[in-house]
Formats: sequence, structure tokens, C-alpha cells
Amino acid sequence: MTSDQRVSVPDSIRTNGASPNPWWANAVVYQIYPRSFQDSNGDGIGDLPGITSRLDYLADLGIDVIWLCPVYRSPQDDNGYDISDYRDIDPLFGTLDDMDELLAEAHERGIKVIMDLVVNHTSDEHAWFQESRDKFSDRADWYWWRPAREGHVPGTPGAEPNAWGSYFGGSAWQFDEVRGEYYLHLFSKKQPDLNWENPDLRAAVYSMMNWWMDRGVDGFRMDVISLISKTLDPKGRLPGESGGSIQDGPIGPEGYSDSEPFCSGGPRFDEFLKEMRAAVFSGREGFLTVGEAPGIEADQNRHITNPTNGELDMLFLFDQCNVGHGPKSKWDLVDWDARDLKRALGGHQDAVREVGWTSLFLDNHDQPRAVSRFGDDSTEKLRSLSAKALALLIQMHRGTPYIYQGEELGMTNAGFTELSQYRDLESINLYHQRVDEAHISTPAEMLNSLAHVSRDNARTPMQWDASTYAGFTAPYAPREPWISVNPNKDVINAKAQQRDPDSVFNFVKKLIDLRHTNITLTAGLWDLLDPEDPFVYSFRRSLDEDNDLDTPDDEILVAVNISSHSSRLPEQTAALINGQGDSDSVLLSNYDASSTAASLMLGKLSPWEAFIYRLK
Ligand code: TEU
Ligand code: CA
Repeated sequence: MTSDQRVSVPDSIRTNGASPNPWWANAVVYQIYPRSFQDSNGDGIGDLPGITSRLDYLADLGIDVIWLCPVYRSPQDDNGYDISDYRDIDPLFGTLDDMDELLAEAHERGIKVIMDLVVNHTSDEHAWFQESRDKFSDRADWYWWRPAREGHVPGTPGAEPNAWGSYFGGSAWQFDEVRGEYYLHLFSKKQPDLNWENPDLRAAVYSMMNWWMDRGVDGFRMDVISLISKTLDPKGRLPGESGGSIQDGPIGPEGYSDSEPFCSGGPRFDEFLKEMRAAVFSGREGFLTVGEAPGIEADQNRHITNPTNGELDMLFLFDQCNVGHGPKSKWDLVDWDARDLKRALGGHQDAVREVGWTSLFLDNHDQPRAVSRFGDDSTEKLRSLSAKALALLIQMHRGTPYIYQGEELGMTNAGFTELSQYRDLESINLYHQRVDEAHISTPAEMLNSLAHVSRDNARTPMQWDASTYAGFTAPYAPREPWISVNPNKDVINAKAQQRDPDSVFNFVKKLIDLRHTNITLTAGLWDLLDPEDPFVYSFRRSLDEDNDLDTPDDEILVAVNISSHSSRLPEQTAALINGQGDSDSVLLSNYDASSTAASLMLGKLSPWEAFIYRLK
């Protein structure tokens, strides 16, 4: 698409008048998991030169921003989310020169690059942590060090300072022989949590962020930023700690309590975000900040993304990702239907109707593939239809869409059947915790849960072509890919889809183009229709009547049949169509305009039928 076709969004309606310079309001972001995107040197692991070599593909797709998952120096315990040096690139991925080259080549193509910022924790191999193990060092207080529970021998079972469990299994506390105390790690024991109460630590983080901004990055995706402020009692004690005055929550089936109610959106969260905004972003322009925010409610999102509060541009909220998860854990799978998705995504939309913004996504590197999870990958035809339907659904809400690598091809779950095929520490640890330690799952049950929700489902190599390793690494490469390629690369791959006008890729390309050129889709209000219909998810996008724009598309209907059978058009949706069906009004459909017009006249949608329709 040429840039002169692109509408620029007037300030008055971009975020209902509230945001200064929200260029990202009609941008589309593409997430890259470097390890799995493109290997350039045959070691079986994706790298920075590999990404640079694929920028033309991304330019063809039409995206505006790349979110690059962590490439900093790291022992790779959690694939780079454990950083040992924030100011260097891990040799697995390349060098600082390779990073500069990627930035320059992306900018050359009009693509911005935001980096992952992981500052809730570092690696235990970071120099800050090593120094902190000495009680008398300047950095003694940069992490959450605590003595053993009163009356217990340090390092023995039950002596942990409180009952919090780690997201990756086991206790959230690790005893350190050198310091003779425990440190907190909400994630793996190689990811100690930073103590944001310490102002020197905060200053060091902001200085590092400024260093990257000055080097040319365009902003940050902030890893679990919602967890940086922990709830403390007046004496600085954590919930459940000996002598503290705040009670911990109940112990769950795996034997630990949940830290999230005390860590997510904690008491100083807004203060820290405002301080960061002022220290890093004031005086800069054209950047983007997006915070990963598990545990944050839609209403808090409105406050955080209200530009007058000076915190973050947008957050990732996870309600839609929790659809289909049992109340206790993501490993318990439960039935769901379109109403659950409407409640989750609709709640996000309603909260920012007046002010604030939201991000739109179904897929990322921690989630199973959307087409396997919410769509239907049982046949090639249904896979293609449902991948398009889900892409249309998510991108037509109000907010900034994020596409995770391979989602634009409708890539599916990995199809692993044995534990040895998994690489993710979460999958492996939780298997052992639930099967061997807590005895709450059988091996077959846990393998079934992993097949549905393991993070590795999203981490198999990008499928570029049908060759042995899907073009991810050379067929003659000395090393196999670090995780196996999905055998369906023969059918699902970028090369085939770029050539096929009916592919998921070319459909997503049209969606991105619409986001760029249709102002109603960027700025229009969002109104859910037929909330109680279990199959059809439909909504209306419309510009405020008093907008100052001259546009033909000021009222648009979006409808998606979230099922593999045909469904009746529900009442409110049908009333808007009023028995008419005009193929010229179909802006996009995953069938074709005339069959969608016929569906509308009959009042019945075909399996996974999804369309965008101009009402006036
Ligand atoms: O994920 C945080 C987060 O919300 C996850 O813990 C999520 O609950 C988990 O992946 C569910 O399976 C971020 C990163 O996206 C993830 O890749 C990292 O492992 C994690 O933080 C720790 O840095
Ligand atoms: Ca490599």
C-alpha cells in the first residue's frame, strides 16, 4: 500500500480527543519470537540477521511495527526473559551491530521496532544480582531478600518466607547459601524479582531504557509490568511473612498460595509508571509503550491508558486468553462459546469507550495458536475459513491489533504427543509438579492439557516454505531446529500463501489495509449486538455524529459465525440488515461478496462466515 492512501487520524477522534499524537491508533503490530522466526547461520536457532532478511515479507504484509521478543544477553532459561546484560545482544541472536542493522533496515521500510523490556526480574546471572548476594554491597536491596520463616531452619522444607507459588511451578522463594537468605522469584528461580521500592534500581532501569531509545528503538513492550509493585505492610513485610500484618491468600491444589492479588497493580504501580514516562519518554515522539498486564481489570486499564495520567499507551489484558480455562488453572480445560469471548473482549472495549485505548490480540508466544484454540483446524477448508474469521474478528474491534508470527498464515498448534518434544520450562515443570509431585493429573491428562495450552504450541519454527525445515533453517544446516517443525508446513507456508489470492495471508493483508484506510474502523465507537447469541459475534462500528470528517463508511457492521455449522443471524444483527443483502456493501468477507450478500438475505451464516458490511 502506498502511504498517500493512508488516512491520518484527526486528533479530535483518535482516542476521543484525549491523546496527544496517538499515531498507533491505526497501526498494526507484528510480534517476532526471534528463536523461531529465521535462522541465518544454520545453528537451528533464529537470529537477528535472519529477521533482517525477512523484512520484505513484513513490508509486503503491510505491518507498521515489530515487537521483538528479548534478544539481550541471557542464559536462556526462559528463552531470553532472563536477562544477564540489558546492554548487549545474546551471541545466539547476533551482535549489537546486527541490532543496529535491523533497526536501520526496518526504518528504511517505514517499520518501527519496539523491544521487549523485562524489568520485573533479571537473570540470577546478572551482575546486579550477583552483587546483591552480598548483604553489605550497594545493591543489597535491589532484589527481594528475606530471612527464613521464624522458627524454621533456613533452606529446609516449609522455611520459605511465605507460601507464594511461582508461575513456573514450585515455591516462589529460593534459598541462597551465599547470603543465607531467600530471594523472591515469581517466575523461574533463575529470574529473581527486582525490588522497585529502591530508587537507585529504578534510576538504573530508566537509564538503560534511554540508552536503547537513543540507539533508535521506537518503544517497549513491557513484560509483566503489572507485577512491579508488591503489596507491603507498614513495616515493609510481604503478605504471610513472619511478623507481618497482611494475611496471605488460601493454599491451592498444587500446595502454594497465589501472589497475583498482592503483586498485580500494586500500591505504587501508577506512581512507578508516571515516573518512568517522565524519565524516559518526555520530549520524545513517535514511540509506543505497551504493558503486559496479567491481573489488571478493564477499569484499571482505562486509568492507565488515559493520556492525561501519563502512564502507558496501551496494555495487554488477558481475559480472552482465559476463555476455556478452568477457574483454578489453565491446565484444566472447560467448554466455552462465543458469549465468553464477547464478555472478555467486550469488557475491554466498553471500559475505554470514553477515554483510553486497548490492544487487540488472540495469539502470542505464551498462548496456543488461535486457529486451533478458538477456530477449527480439523480440515484444511475449515482451518483457512476460521483463521480468516478470527483475524477479522479481532482486528475490527477498536484498538491496536497485534499479529503473532505465523498467525497471518493460520499456523496451528504443534501436535506434540510426548513430553520429550516440549522445550518450555513452564510445560516441563508443571507436568512434573502436577503428575509426579501433587498427583492431581495423570500423565495422559497432562499431555492432553499441554497439547491444548502449552506455550510451545506457538513456538514451533515459522513456516516459510515446504522444504525439510520449512525454510526456517537451511535443509543442509548442521543443526536441526531447536524445536520441531510442524509437519503441516507442506500445506501451510508463507511461500504458497503469498501466491494464493484466497490464502489467509492475503486476507490478513486486506484487513491491515482496511485498518489503514478506513477511519471508522480506527476511530469509530464499538457497540456489541446480540450479546446472548452463542454462535454469532457481531458488532457495529460508527463515527460520532458530530465528527468533523467526510467519510462514506460512517456505520459498519461486523459479524462472525464462531462455529463450524451454519448459524441464524441473531435478532439485532438481522434488524440492521433488514432482509437486504447488497454485495457492493460487503467491504470484506471470507467467502465472497455475493455469497455473503445471499447469506444476509437468507438470514443465515455459513460455517465460520465472517464479513464487514457498510450500513451507510
Ligand atoms: O509472561 C507473563 C505471563 O503472564 C505468563 O506468566 C503467563 O501467565 C504464562 O506464560 C502463562 O503460561 C511474560 C512473558 O510473556 C513470558 O514469555 C515470560 O516467560 C514471563 O513473562 C516471564 O518473563
Ligand atoms: Ca542462528
